[in-house]
Amino acid sequence: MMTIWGRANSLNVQKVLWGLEEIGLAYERIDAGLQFGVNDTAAFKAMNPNGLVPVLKEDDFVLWESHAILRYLTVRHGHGTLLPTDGQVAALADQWMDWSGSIIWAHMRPVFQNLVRTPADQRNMQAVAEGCAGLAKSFLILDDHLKKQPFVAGDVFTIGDIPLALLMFRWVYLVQERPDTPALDQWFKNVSGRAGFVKHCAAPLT
Ligand SMILES: N[C@@H](CCC(=O)N[C@@H](CS)C(=O)NCC(=O)O)C(=O)O
Repeated sequence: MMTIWGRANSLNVQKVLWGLEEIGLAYERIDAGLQFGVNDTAAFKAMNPNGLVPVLKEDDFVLWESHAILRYLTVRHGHGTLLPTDGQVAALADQWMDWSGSIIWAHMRPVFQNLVRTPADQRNMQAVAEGCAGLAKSFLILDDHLKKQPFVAGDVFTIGDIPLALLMFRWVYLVQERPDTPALDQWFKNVSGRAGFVKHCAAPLT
């Protein structure tokens, strides 16, 4: 039996829920984080000493870090879905997934934290402006890349598309002034129509 701990509005939890939907795996989800607490308990920290969600438990096996969980699900249960057996395609999926965490999230974090989680009179709008500039520059890199192929790792949808689609959703939702990104827009229209995105990732940001 597979259990996921994490609140449904978390970016990193949504990555995992979308992946589970793509593979068609049964699981139970336990709310944890922010208003739900749980992640500050000793029992939770015995699973993840960082006190962060998501956490996956399958029988006696415990795993944290959303990208590691996505890789695990696809390698163990995906049978070639989401992470092709071709090592080079899989490596490209990994490359874009990790780029989403290192580059895009670094720019998105101050934008999200200020505009979604901070009262209007306490927002650091300078940090928001810098984040928006970084997002525009970085998403243009992805737009250029997607002019050559339909998905981030090539011809098929992979785990590399999942975190980037979630971050694109936040960019469109939070930032009105964005550069023209026709290839990125077409890709987002395509991937955001998938059942896992519609079910787990399309709710207003909270
Ligand atoms: N790199 C980690 C980051 C995990 C993380 O920062 N989780 C956030 C939610 S997106 C969290 O647990 N925040 C504390 C909380 O929700 O109480 C991952 O990808 O899983």
